[in-house]
Amino acid sequence: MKKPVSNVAAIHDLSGYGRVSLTAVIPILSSMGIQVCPLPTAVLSAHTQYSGYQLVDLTENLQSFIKHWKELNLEFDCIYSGFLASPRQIDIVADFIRDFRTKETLVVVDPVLGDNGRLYSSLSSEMISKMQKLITHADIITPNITEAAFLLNQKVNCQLQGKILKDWILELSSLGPSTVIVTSVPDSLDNKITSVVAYNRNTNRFWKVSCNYIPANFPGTGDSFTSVVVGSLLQGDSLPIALDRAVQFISYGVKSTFGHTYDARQGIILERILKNLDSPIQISSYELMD
Ligand code: PXL
Repeated sequence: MKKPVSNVAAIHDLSGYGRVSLTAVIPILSSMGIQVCPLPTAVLSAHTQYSGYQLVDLTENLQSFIKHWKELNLEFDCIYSGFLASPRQIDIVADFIRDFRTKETLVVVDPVLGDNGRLYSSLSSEMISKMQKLITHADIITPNITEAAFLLNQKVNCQLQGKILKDWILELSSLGPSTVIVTSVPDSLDNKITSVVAYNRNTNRFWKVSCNYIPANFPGTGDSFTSVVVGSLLQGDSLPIALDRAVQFISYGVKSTFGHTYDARQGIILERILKNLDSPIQISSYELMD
């Protein structure tokens, strides 16, 4: 019998303040009619961009949680990992994918490592080499340009574009994932534009979706972006439409939040825009790249 809703095993941290990880993943996927089953990697008082944050690392608990899920014979349409708290957690997630994956499972790894050229403060450089292994098991990865550089042992190049960007993406895909989606790509001609560039190996096509750049840095937009892509694909959309929906959602969220006098560390005000996920996209703006 067909399941009433799709479900996702969501392997991310729970940060009590600042809309990142599970506090973005759960509302977005729930609003899109998808059941979220969280496997929390860590509990934090607030995300790591708030100085003095308190972090409880759940590495020791993950195994017993997973054991219980196996006893319950749980099955998932999608396995979606994000912020992982320790190098050992990456091995645990790789085992989880091996044990729970079926032919139909969509495996999405958001290689949360850093942004704006820097590694997140709670992470060690060992996380990079471990993450390089984890992405080999994924169907889809969604690095920003900083993370793409880390994954390829390249220098972070915030001006990354054109042929070099395509080469990086092809190299990432050759490591395993059939779809690579790179976010925060600058435009070569117009610094007011930022893009998402994606490649699918099965169709050998590159897609690009652009939007206006707003000079604000809201943590968690990567988590929200990937969550909309996951929800959209599970709803049956094509890759370029999923990218379009995610870019439009984030772009509207950034614009509607930017107008408020507001501490940007709290992230985009999701509560005001979640309803947008119900409406069909207005004008599709994806481009097929040559
Ligand atoms: O994806 C961003 C993110 C997730 N989780 C934690 C973070 C951040 C970004 O700062 O600190 C704990």
